[in-house]
Amino acid sequence: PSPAPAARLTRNQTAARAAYVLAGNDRGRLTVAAPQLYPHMWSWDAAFIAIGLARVSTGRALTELETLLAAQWRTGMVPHIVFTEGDATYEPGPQRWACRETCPDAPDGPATSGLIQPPVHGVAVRRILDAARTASTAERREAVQRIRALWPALLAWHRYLATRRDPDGRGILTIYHGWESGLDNSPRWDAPYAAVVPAPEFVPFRRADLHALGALGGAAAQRPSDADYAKYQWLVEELRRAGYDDERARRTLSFRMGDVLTSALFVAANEELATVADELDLPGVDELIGYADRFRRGVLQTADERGFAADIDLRTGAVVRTETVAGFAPLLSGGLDPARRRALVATLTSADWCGHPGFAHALPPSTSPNSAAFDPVRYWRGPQWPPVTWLMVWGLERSGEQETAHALREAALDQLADGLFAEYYHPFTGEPLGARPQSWTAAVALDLLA
Ligand code: 2M8
Repeated sequence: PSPAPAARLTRNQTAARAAYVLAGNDRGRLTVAAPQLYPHMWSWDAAFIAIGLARVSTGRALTELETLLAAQWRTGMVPHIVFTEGDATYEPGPQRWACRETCPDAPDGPATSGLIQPPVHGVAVRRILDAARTASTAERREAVQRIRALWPALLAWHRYLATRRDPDGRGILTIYHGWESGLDNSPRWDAPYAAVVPAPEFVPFRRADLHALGALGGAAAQRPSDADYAKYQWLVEELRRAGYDDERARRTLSFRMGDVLTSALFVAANEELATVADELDLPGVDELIGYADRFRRGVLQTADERGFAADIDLRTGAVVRTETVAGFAPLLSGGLDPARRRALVATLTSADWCGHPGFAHALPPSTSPNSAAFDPVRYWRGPQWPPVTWLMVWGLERSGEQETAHALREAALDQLADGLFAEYYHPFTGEPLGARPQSWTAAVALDLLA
């Protein structure tokens, strides 16, 4: 049964409750992504959480990034999960990844996964520095000092991505797993996952996610399917067998995709960090700008006449076009000529996307409702995701599309006024779906309201 419609909160109440949710999910030096379903730190969640926390305390926001970067691998890779101790409910857990046992590059500190997630962290650093501008002198000084201390780790992260995840220099980042994209079961990955076939002797392990979500009702229909999950688990096994080594992974993995959305976010993060470097007189400005230029070209090369971008199957060379929100990547990377930018914004607001007449809130769905792959409740195959909305608002503002940005922001605030901070929302009914409260939803609410 659907939950009774929640009372709508005022904006002040929403902000207060969002801060309360983040405080409740705070475990001291990290904020868990969602207490029941994701009781650990996730990499891109941490970046969004830091963006939200910057509105409350730049110091606490920096702590989030410091915790994440303290788990950085010797290669510069920032892992997609940093495991908290004492919670064994999430699968695959540390034993399954066995990173330290398998790879000399894994860090000595807390256990981590062996994958990446989209590099939004540079955006968070920029937002923290901006927020510090209006803070007290002491808070600003401290923030600057801590950003300086983080700088080598941030540069090493970007260098890792630009070299090991784009060894041919084509300006598109390679991912080894749908989980690396953050958009796990998006239709973007349906075609390439056809080539991912678990070995006959592989026994898929427990679906801990269904158990955790069970308490909230309607779990199975809102999560990836069992068949998908067997592939996700098998890819972890393949990666472990490759020793979490980028060279070996490149030769042996059955999934190797050029991810256009992650690449566009990398462009934006490089640009943001370059401005931080410039402002604080830190090293690497030219290097960061160079990465931004290279990956912007890579993203734009995949765009069609509407400016809509596509992924690339690096194993076959095929361009993989899907009607998913990743197509709007050029609004994040920038660089489209004005005519195509206008066409892309028109697509975003059209009935195929935010402007669908049946939508409860005119916000970007993860997959177009007019696509055959659309499913309004299943995770990244249709629902609206608040952090993606945040990225679109931010990208539109950076692209000079203020009017559309404003409309999206207002629609987002309407959606978030349920005060539940769900992981994702049903586009037609506005119903909260997945985990709740989800930290990144509370975080982007705080930022959008500020
Ligand atoms: C989801 O992904 C994790 C695996 O990384 C999962 O389903 O167990 C995705 O929505 C991902 O983007 C997000 O970072 C993570 C935690 O919120 O959950």
